[in-house]
Amino acid sequence: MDFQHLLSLFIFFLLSFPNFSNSSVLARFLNEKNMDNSYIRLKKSDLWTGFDPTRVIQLSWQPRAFLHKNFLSDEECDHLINLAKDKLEVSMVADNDSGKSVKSEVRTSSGMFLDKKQDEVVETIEARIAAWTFLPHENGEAMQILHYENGQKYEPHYDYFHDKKNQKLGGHRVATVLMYLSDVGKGGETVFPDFEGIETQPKDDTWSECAHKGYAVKPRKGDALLFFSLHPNATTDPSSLHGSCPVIEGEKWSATKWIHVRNFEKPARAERGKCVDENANCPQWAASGECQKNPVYMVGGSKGAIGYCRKSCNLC
Ligand SMILES: O=C(O)CCC(=O)C(=O)O
Repeated sequence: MDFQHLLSLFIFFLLSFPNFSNSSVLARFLNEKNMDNSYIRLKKSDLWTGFDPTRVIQLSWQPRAFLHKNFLSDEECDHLINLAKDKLEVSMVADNDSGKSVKSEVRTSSGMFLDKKQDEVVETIEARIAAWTFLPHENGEAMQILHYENGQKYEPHYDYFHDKKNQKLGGHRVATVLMYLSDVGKGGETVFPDFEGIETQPKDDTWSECAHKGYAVKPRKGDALLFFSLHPNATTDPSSLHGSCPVIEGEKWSATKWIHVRNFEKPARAERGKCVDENANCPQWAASGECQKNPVYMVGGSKGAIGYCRKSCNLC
């Protein structure tokens, strides 16, 4: 029997049994065919970012918060830690009035920022975050890697800003993705003191005292927490107040991706010949020897890349 006969027979079958066209068999056939054109094809290709909606648990609508189990592989977690571990500095917070980064007892971890698309692994994770959040890559800040040792914490705070300075580039932070890069013996939970479902979360003594004060998420290597700091109507959401409980046993590694309402790409670099500093911290960094210790960033690279602190490094 040739193909045309087979096709006629199939159409005859559909017309004779109209219910079949609504049946789950046909729906499944069509769905699978559709998926083959998008989801499955992407999965097979090198571009597949690994976002899996079936691993997402919705935690709350106030704030909008979701947990993605196994968002990162063990290898990805270890890779991010390795990129950061020699470059950690005391974490800072944004001053509510001036918007400047300052040291504070509120936040006692250490951390560092990776570059966006720093390498293939970072780029793949950033693409996965964009796919999960439906927010474009360019609205994201560079990923921040955080390390908490025994007793270190981040007191409850908002990720949206209270000052205007920090909103100049990209506007408010709309969403945060917190990725846990390690398990923690005890403590280190991310806690939401004003979460709508606090009382619906039973807690035994595996949770720290701090975690009992709110809805809490235990750090598990590879899991990722997504929550929104703005309501769908773009006003700030106070129920997004959150913090990191002190680590009681072990250590905690996490990676944070803050995502803004608009493009967060820095404006084009200063013109090649101009003798300028392009970061407000340049004088301080230069004074502490960064021109010699970190010449690629401060002064420029051998391939013609221009540095960010040429004025403070006395290059001109
Ligand atoms: O590490 C955590 O659990 C919280 C981190 C955090 O609040 C932040 O980076 O904004």
